[in-house]
Amino acid sequence: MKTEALLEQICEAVREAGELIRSSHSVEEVKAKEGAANFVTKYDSMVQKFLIERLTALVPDASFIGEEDGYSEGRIAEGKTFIIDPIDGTTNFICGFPVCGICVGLAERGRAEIGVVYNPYREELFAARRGGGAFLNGKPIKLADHRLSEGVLCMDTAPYTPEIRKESFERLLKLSYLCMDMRSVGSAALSICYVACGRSAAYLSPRLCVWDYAAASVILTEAGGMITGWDGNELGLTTGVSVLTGTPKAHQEILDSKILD
Ligand code: 2AM
Ligand code: CA
Repeated sequence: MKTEALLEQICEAVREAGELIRSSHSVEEVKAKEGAANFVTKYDSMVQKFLIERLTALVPDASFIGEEDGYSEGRIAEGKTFIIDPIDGTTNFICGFPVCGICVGLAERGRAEIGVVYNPYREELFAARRGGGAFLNGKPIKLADHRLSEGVLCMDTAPYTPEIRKESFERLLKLSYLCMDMRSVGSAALSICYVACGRSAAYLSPRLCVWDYAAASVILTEAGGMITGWDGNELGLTTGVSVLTGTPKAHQEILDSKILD
């Protein structure tokens, strides 16, 4: 199948997966019955399973890496590898904040080639293929090269790694003086897409896994943005890495500030 047609089919599968999230029971109801952790696991697994079935039908020889059910230890194969985060923004999902992303990336020979990120609550679908441009709900997106002082800076604090929180906040405090204001979206993938469509000038996280950023990285670079580690080096689809994204100007300003060194 041609990449363009494959992207369309992936978008279709991801939209359908969004139905599963939208039809989830109310959080309060499920918390009372099953506990929040079970609630999340149930929906994460259900969405991932649905996507693996649909994507295997599209690309039968593809490997999978995903956040759930033992797929997190997978390696990026030489051939085609789907990289899935069924619900990016787990805490938002638990708390009923209507902001989370279903993420599907497709890597080939170790490089992300296709990316789809969908927020089912706002029905916003970000999609891109390398060399084919980036789109939000079918409309092309190209970022304006805003400086940091002309936009908001989105950030995450790696809540699962509390030992690095103090240091992260100290850096964020310094960065806060360089931008219009700070935001925390609660989904790394959507935060990266928000840079791509011009809602924010930059986004950073001290620690992300490959499924948090792989799909969104294609969307961002196709929209004209930058994504690297905090040291400015290329990321190379690895897990447990610091991530810095931004418009070219904002990204460079943050590196030049030396605040992340
Ligand atoms: P998740 O929702 O899939 O867990 C804000 O918390 C963002 O950072 C979310 O995208 C979240 O992914 C991700 N995240 C939080 N802590 C992380 C960690 N220690 N490692 C990797 N990703 C993390
Ligand atoms: Ca995630």
